Amino acid sequence: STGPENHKFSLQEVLDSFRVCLSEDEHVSLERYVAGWRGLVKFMNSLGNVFTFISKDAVSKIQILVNFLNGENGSHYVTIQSMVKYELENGLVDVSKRGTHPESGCRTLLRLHRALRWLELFLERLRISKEDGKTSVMCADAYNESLSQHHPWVIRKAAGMAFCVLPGRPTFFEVMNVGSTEKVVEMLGEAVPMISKVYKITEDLYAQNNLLELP
Ligand code: 1PX
Repeated sequence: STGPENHKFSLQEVLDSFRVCLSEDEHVSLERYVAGWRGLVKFMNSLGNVFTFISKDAVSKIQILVNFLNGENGSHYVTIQSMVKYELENGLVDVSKRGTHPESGCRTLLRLHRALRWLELFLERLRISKEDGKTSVMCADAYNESLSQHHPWVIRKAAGMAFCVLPGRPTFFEVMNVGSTEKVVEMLGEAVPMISKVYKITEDLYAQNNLLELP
């Protein structure tokens, strides 16, 4: 049967969310961005329990954004661009220090946005890796080059420990459920530039609005 209960999870569909979240005029659909993150969390959870401390934080951030999307002001949260405009115009963002809006959409999305850069770097390393490539090293290198700069020592330490128990490249590719190694590499070759594009558009938007250091 092909019922949803038997639907095998494929990383391709997840990464597709980051392609379809872009409209022609380069607006980023928040709903689809969040759907992409949901799928990534599902993927991460299938790698084992040690990663739940990482996924828990991602899940709570996804939930904050979903609540905005489904809330009474949901119409302002259709795209990342409209969210930024709405929250800034209405003073809903703590811009320099934590205050009355500790969980704004803007600061919450910024955390996922920074993690998306890690994902981009990691997937690119996976794509070009050789058969004996170490996922733990690829993951740590990508992390050190991106997300780690925003994390305190204790989180960096814990993340480093999680990387050490990452499954090897063959298991990783298998869990992705995309097919042969060639297929995975091909899929990544299409997905990484899309992720990179979404990242760049968000980064530019945040830079223009001085939001890159939100507390
Ligand atoms: C084929 C590859 C697919 C892999 C999919 C894995 C998705 C990774 C999802 C990572 C999401 C991490 C979100 C982190 C957001 C964050 O930076 N939060 C911190 C700051 O938040 P705050 O509200 O306090 O300002 C927060 O302190 C984070 C705590 C959790 C630890 C974060 C460690 C990040 C490591 C990222 C690498 C994940 C490696 C998973 C291996 C698959």
